[in-house]
Amino acid sequence: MFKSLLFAGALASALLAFQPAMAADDQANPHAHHGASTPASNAPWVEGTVKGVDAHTGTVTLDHGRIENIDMDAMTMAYRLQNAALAKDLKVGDRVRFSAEMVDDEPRITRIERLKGGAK
Ligand SMILES: [Cu+2]
Repeated sequence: MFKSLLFAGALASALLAFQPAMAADDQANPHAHHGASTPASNAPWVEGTVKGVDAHTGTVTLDHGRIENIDMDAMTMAYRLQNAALAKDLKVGDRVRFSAEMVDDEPRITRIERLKGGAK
């Protein structure tokens, strides 16, 4: 009896903790499925070409020009996306512009969008 009461109590707290989190997430992210809602950024736009996309790990490989704000020279390099949903409309060959910023000591793409006349 004691054990099942404990279990019921634990389950109830788990549900209580879980449901508000879900509700808050829905409210905070009403347009998450659009994939374009990134925080406002002062970082400069940098142009590049998509060389690889890994939606599973949320990384994109870019052949890009110099990224002044994080002191990154022009190179081809894989970057983690601040929001993995940013990867969903990208494919290899796309011409893009993006901003990269240091987040948790690593460069991350904080915004990225396709440029017209890119994919071939
Ligand atoms: Cu680099």
